[in-house]
Amino acid sequence: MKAQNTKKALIIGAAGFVGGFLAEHLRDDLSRKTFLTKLPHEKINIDGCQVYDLDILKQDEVTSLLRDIHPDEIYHLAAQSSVAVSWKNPRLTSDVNISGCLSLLEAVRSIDDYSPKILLIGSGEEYGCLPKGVSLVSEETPITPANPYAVTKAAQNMFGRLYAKSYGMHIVMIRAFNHIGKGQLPQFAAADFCRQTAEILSGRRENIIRTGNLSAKRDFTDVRDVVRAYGLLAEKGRDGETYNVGSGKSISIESLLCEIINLSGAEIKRELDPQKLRPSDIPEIRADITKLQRDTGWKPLIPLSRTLSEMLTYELEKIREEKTDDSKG
Ligand code: A2R
Repeated sequence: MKAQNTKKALIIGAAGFVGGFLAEHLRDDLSRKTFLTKLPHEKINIDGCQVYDLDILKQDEVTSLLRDIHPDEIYHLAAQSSVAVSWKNPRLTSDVNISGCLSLLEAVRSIDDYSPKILLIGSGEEYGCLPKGVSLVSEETPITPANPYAVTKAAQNMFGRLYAKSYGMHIVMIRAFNHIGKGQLPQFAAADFCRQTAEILSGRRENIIRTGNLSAKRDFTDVRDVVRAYGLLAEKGRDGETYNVGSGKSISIESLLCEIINLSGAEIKRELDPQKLRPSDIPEIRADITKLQRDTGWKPLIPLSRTLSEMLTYELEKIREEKTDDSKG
């Protein structure tokens, strides 16, 4: 039984990769009464959470939902989050990521005597091209976004800061570095490698993993640690401030791949697939998480090896289920 003064949390864009993990964390660990939104065509089913359809671009609908629920905390996850899609469709990316964020901020502003905590989820991609020799980035490091997605997230961050300073709104901006876990789409390297490895182990493909640039070094964190940081930042993050969320360490994509191949126990070769190369790959980036740790006490708890092992098992199970479905006809 929940106490009368239980906080209400709303996750906008909850049907994506992070949304389910965040919903479970808010519901179970923080005892929040949790409300979720999804697009009409999406599916989401998390016990104990009420689900609504919402297109973030429809400000009137955002306003009326906020009036109905009156959440104390709003986690804004809704986004066009693919860098590749952002090159192909920068206008859609800009609409969803910038205008969508403005729909939310303006909807909140339009409601009298309403001042929820708002978390705007941005990305480590905002930092973009770093000066030679720089790989560790703090929130003070100048940003040079290097793709349309990163530009839109930088704009969201600036609007968040502006609205917090100008209107006294309780907005915290986050720059999340690479987060990984079960159910991630294969457009991300770790999920892609786990999927390919699972296909090899299931006899669905030859013993070769196709890769992009393996030398790039990135900062990986388990998505469950990431959503724990979001919960802490909703409670303790300072208004108008930006927080990096990452492990603070970088590892090469090559090491990530080796770890997955080792976990598989199989002899697997790799082959460069030019289609997986990105035009402006940044050699190394990792998050300075001093500010996050100082203000919240957060630290990552789940080792990368455990995350990768669970991701591989998840992909193997998915293939097993696909086979069962196929055999049922
Ligand atoms: O594009 P879809 O069909 O996958 O739907 C995404 C949804 N979304 C929207 N929601 C409401 N109104 C819209 N106009 C709209 N357009 C897209 O937001 C998807 O279900 C969700 C975002 O989830 P993901 O793309 O899986 O992102 P993820 O990995 O959960 O990252 C959460 C946040 C995003 O803001 C990222 O840019 C950031 O963390 O790194």
